[in-house]
Amino acid sequence: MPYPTFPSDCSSALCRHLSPELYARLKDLKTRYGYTLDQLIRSGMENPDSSIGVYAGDEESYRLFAPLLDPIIREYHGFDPEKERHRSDMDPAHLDAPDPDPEGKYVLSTRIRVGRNLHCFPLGANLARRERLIVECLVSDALKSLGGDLAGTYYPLEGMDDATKARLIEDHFLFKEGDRFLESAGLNRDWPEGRGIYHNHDKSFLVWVNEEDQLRIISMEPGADIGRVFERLSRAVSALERKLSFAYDERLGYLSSCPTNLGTAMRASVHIRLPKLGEDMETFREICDRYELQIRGIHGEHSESEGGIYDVSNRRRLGITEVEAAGEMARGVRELIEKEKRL
Ligand code: ADP
Ligand code: DAR
Repeated sequence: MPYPTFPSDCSSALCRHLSPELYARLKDLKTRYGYTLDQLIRSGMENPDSSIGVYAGDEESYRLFAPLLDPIIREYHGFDPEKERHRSDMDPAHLDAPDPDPEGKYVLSTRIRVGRNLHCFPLGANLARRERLIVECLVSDALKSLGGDLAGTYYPLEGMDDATKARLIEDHFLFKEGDRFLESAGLNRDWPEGRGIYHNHDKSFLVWVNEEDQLRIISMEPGADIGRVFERLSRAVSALERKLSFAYDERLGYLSSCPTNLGTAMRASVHIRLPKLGEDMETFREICDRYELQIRGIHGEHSESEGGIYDVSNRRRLGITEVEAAGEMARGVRELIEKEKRL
């Protein structure tokens, strides 16, 4: 493929960090699992409005294509892969995340998720059809072993009726379908085969299988009890780690398809009603920037907010531990609520 041409208004990390020289240097390389630079950058090439624009295809991608990926990682996470090493800490006893909304007036619900991928398998963008089915089999078997409040059922997407699917998505439990960024990266191949959702009786614990990552392990509940949501997630991840081996790198932490989800691969979010701040987005964004918070819409990434309700979560996932990320989110949310009260 000749050196790609980007539209003049392209602002993705890919178009800012790829150069003709770097492309010439990396274009003929291939990982042991057969992943190439053209595959790595395809999503950003086909979607010039990408924020990042690259998806790794296996653990080796992060080493072989480091001359392109390291600057993207450094810029997004403020973490230097060449000098720093990620630290993980999911011990709930270390969490300092006071309930930001004790009166229950602003936070509708709290959700904390981590992404995980199986060691020895390619990442989703490079999974063959049979490998994806084997991943689904290994993960659903491991989920069957969960007991207590984590006990539940795995529901393959194949065969799920459209009404059930639509209701789970509308209720914020199931992943959306047809994301064009994932499509371009090859993450939607053979859809819906090998994909599914596990959840316990009250949907406070869920696992997405073979969406963007091979697992999205999710703890969520109404209200703002970040500590209880975190503790449930920590217990679930420990239980699954006894059954599954996850792709982990000494420098980059847990490995994921998208470089934004490295390290903790954690997104700790609240659905929060902030109608007054919503009318002063400059102030809203200024507070979020100070606490490294990201604003998403009511249905997550690439969606809009509705009724003054926003999805506010930690932006950094690498070079920060899980307890630090959740604590950072809690403190930022508390300041947003204080500001909303003053408005
Ligand atoms: P991810 O969190 O895995 O990166 P998305 O941003 O697309 O993916 O969000 C996935 C789903 O989780 C969406 O339906 C979104 O509305 C829902 N969600 C995110 N945060 C919360 C929350 N605090 N409470 C309830 N649902 C949430
Ligand atoms: N949409 C892609 C990925 C951005 C981060 N979100 C993920 N990984 N879901 C982009 O480059 O904009």
